[in-house]
Amino acid sequence: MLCLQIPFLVVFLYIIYRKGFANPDPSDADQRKLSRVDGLWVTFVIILFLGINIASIEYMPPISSARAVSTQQNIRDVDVTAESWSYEMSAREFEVGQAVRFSAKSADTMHSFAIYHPDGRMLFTMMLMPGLETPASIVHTFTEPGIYKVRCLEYCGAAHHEMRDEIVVK
Ligand SMILES: [Cu+2]
Repeated sequence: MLCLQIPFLVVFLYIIYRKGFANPDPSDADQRKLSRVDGLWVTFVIILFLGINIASIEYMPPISSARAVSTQQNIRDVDVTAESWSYEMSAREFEVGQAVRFSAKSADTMHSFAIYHPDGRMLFTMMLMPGLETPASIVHTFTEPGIYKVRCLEYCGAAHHEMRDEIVVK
């Protein structure tokens, strides 16, 4: 995703470079000076953009999942099947500190499996496409006890808003 930004960056830098030679009429502003200020500004934005993205990479669910798989000794497996408009889960009670691998699939149409922290923050969501052989999976380690809400975030029909569940972390 970061690399996809590169063509836009090249175009911006070219525009800034070209401004240094543009005919300023009717303004008498120093175009080269403006071009330098623009260059500094774009450099600042690039550093900020890269810094925030790189610093947040390990919080991305696929990355934190991969890390958990490589570092955790025992991961508890939970199978989830989404079907209009409910979830079938092989477990609904978990323990703080225990890594849990949610492997989810859909039995009929497009659904998702999102878990919300008791304070309302969404921890992760997985899109569940019907007909896939491999379930979508994510490893999550709960750090606080409480009742966590489960929601479907893909519109899946008339009772989509009723498609919710709960899990308990002790
Ligand atoms: Cu839905």
